[in-house]
Amino acid sequence: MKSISQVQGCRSEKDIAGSNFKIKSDQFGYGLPNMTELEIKATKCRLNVIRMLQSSGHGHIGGAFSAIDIVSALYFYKMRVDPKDPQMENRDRFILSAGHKCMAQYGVLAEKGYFDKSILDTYGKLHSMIPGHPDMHKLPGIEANTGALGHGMAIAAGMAMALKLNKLNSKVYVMLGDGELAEGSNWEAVAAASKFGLDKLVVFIDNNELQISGKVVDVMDMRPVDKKFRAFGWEVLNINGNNIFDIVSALDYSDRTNGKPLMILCKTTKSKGLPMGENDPEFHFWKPSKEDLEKAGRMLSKRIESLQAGLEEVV
Ligand SMILES: Cc1ncc(C[n+]2csc(CCOP(=O)(O)OP(=O)(O)O)c2C)c(N)n1
Ligand SMILES: [Mg+2]
Repeated sequence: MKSISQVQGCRSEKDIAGSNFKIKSDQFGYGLPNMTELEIKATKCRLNVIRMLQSSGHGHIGGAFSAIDIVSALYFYKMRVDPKDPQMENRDRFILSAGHKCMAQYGVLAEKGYFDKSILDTYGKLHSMIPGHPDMHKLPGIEANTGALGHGMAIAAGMAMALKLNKLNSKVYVMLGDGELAEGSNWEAVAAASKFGLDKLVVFIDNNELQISGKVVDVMDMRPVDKKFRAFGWEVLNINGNNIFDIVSALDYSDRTNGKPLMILCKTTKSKGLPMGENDPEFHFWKPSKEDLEKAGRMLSKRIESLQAGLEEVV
């Protein structure tokens, strides 16, 4: 199967995954300039993460930065959600199974208006609404408490099942880490989702090839992950999870209804957007110096400026 990146010759219309699927990006008004807008959003969300680190002095930046482009595109491009009504019955759901990546979701929720950005300055503090792992009882917009790896997939499959039984057409998106796949509980949920034809369930795997203690393949080699999901009866896409166009294309594709759950295997770079930490397992949990944080903040702000300048040129 071709990855979306491999067929990225045409930006307005293309086939992916061997189907006749045509990208709907233009239909949504997302031509090339709007991809830039989405990239600006993701970069602003990264800056929110830097602000959280300024408050706490430490955090799981590696996994947050590899996943944040996907989480940002979900909230700013795809999901039917309302920050003013986080419990809206027919909302789409997002479960961050790999809860340690929560700075990514907090950064996005703040940018989307779920909470005031001043709350970012409480990250890591006692009684904060945004603790080190997500808590649905503390922060509106969080659908499940996660952090103990291996639970989000089953929670999401259960939600998708309940929504189907209640005849709601909401989608359920879930994000797993690639190291997290070593948890056996995932595979029970993978089998059940297929058996019950949960085609409103979409799973992203943040395939950054690293986990807490080094390379995923050295700790527990679960390859070939795509073939395993297919063998369970799932549909699978391979994309670059740090490429907005790839992500948007896959999200468009996820609207098909063919009775199969969809897994999107996202090749990502751990700590993407923080050059000093990219692909470095030491940045799984970062305790930055003041200087390093300021440098990261300046670099991301510059990136936003240059993306905005590019937008103005096109307009
Ligand atoms: C059940 C369980 N076991 C161990 C941990 C400790 N832990 C936290 S993050 C992590 C690595 C997860 O790797 P991956 O899913 O690849 O996420 P990434 O490091 O790429 O963000 C581990 C083992 C945990 N949170 N839960
Ligand atoms: Mg990983």
